[in-house]
Amino acid sequence: MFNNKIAGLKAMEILDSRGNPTIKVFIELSNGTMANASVPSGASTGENEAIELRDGDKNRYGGKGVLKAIDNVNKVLSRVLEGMPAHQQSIIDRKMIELDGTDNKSKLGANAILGVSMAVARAASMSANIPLYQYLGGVGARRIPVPCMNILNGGEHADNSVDIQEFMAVPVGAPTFREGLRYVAETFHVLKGILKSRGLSTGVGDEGGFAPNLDSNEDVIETIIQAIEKAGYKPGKDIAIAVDSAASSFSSDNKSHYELKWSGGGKIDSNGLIDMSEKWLSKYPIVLWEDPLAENDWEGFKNFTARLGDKIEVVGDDIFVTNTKYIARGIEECTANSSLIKLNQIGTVSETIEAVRMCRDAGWRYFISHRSGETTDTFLADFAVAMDGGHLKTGSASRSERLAKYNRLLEIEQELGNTALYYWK
Ligand code: 2PG
Ligand code: MG
Repeated sequence: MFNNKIAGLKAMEILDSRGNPTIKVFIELSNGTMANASVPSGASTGENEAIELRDGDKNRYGGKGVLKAIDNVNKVLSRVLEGMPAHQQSIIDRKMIELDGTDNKSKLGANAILGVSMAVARAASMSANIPLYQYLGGVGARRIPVPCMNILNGGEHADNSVDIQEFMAVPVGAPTFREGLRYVAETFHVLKGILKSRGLSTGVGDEGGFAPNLDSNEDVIETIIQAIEKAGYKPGKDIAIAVDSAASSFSSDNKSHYELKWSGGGKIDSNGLIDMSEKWLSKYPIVLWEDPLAENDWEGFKNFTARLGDKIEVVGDDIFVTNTKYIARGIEECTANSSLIKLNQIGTVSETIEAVRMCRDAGWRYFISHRSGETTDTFLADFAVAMDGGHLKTGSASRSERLAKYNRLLEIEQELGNTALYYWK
């Protein structure tokens, strides 16, 4: 019936946006369809993420080469998957999981497995002549996500004095994605002018946001609000703010003790951080807070959600790692009200879809995300529309690996014409 059997799979080593090796997988189907997919890589990774297989050979890329994972695609996965119809995504993914046999994909490598999984999805959509977002999301997939643009970077994504990893501008009041992207891109440019006028650095961090040395985390928010206003927008009404603390990266015990590096920061515990967040919420138009506490601080997360969860979206990233095992616990214990969703944290397209389904069933939100190490692959843009989560984060208005996704979303919106939807919540 379908002439779309996997005829060939081949992987190669390419470099990601930080200049580290990653995998690109090429696939050919029996009907001649050719497709490929490239895998991203994180820096502030959760300890329970699926494992990126790296060679460990210090003579190549400081041990970060991915030749073993490539071998696993070329010699192991290709042999097992050849002949399988490409639209059987979940069966193909299951087969790879079984073949790997570990809990965290450490044998074959989540990078090898995800590269194949994404390439299979793309090839299947191409051979059916259906855009990837509709292939994965159905004909009802027509909501373009609100772009949560990371305009100021800190933490492990920048070498500056800012503890919090990401400050995002969220165009909640824009009428369309195209306009929303314009709102936040303009704000990004105005922010550059403000930083320059204060004699601060306008160099960018890993995700393309500015990475200046500001006096405090609060100073960052004040400066962003100033930029929003100067760009001609109303904070909270047109553009709101989202934060990813990535708090594991400034926790001294990866649990309930934290150390802030800005002057006036110092040691603080979970309750202190929650008090600080509450104070910020009373002053600033924050709509979403990701990883406000460290990945093992389940108790702190729960308290945060109990106190602030009715006001904002509380997103778990490192704590849930897109894994239904941890998301289920989070739902059970009211740890958050949303999960971050990253394909390479779990390692297959169909398991990522399962994580989304679990969130939906629980009445949670889910926030689709890139990684800090990316390629120009635009899979994520289509995936976000397909999953219908209403928002995504894919970096700033600089660095082409970030813009590639935003530009793909512009194309999808254009393709959908006036049937495209755009709204916050
Ligand atoms: C995060 C991500 C993406 P990384 O913490 O949410 O922004 O960073 O890919 O380094 O884990
Ligand atoms: Mg995060």
